[in-house]
Amino acid sequence: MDIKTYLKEKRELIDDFLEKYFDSPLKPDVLKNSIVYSLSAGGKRIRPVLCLAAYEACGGKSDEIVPYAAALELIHTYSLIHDDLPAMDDDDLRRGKPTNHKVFGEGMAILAGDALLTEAFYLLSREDSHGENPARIPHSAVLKAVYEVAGGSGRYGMVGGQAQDLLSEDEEPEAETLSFIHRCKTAALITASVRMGGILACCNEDALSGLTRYGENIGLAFQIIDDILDVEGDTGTLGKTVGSDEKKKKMTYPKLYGIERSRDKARELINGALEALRIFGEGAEPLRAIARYLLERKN
Ligand code: GRG
Repeated sequence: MDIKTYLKEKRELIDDFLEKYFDSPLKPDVLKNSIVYSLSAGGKRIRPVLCLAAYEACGGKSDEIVPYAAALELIHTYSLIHDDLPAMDDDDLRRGKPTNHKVFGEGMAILAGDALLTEAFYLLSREDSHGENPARIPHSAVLKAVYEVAGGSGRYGMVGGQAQDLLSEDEEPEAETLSFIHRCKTAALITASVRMGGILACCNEDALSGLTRYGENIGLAFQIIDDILDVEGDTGTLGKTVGSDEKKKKMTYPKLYGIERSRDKARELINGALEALRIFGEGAEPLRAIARYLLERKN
């Protein structure tokens, strides 16, 4: 299959939804502008796309769950805005543009992040006037999806990993801590995104456990590749400043294992992800292609 076309089509589904969703007026204007500035800056939308692909692997039609998948991008974008703040990574460039706080100031950037995080749960739990959600997904599945996303993004997931990441700056790299940081900071939300697709499709336990292993493997591989790109990548292509991990004395895979062993580790994890999908048929082809594509990504 042509994975680039698939990724583009699904990314456009998410982009169109987000553009319309945030189109209505909001007071004060500057809050809306700050939110839309970061959301529309052109991310890969990989977390929503993974959710859609997992839903398809379980027999669903991806356009049924676009609002749920888009909620993942709201959480991801909030985390990038907060991560770039002076109190955290103090970055000037994100998605090829000046970071949110550089344009709107720190206070508004914090609030835009807060609003995005909250809006994600507003969107996930939204019902129409008949008490139905957009795709008529059973309420029990929606509740499980909310639980999943909260778990992946909160203190057991992304926030926990970010806290350890902050604490570990300037520390000597050490395998267990590094693995904790990467699994929580990056892999937890990616795993939750994949699992959410299965949960919304009401998949069985075997399928959910395959999706979980797939998510954990590609999630960790994603971060290892991110670490490698920070050493070998190009600022123009990445849309963020390369070499920032070294500058901030971050704990990374290349620092602990070197580039070649890090690349081997990423390959092993992608093989593990493909193995986890063994019980799925043709419908999981996009998930397989995404896993392979992650190894080659340049941004
Ligand atoms: C502030 C709670 C809190 C968490 C921040 C996401 C994050 C955690 C930090 C950003 C820095 C970083 C390298 C995080 C690891 C996850 C990652 C690789 C983020 C970049 O995600 P992409 O590549 O970005 O999907 P785009 O721009 O394509 O959406």
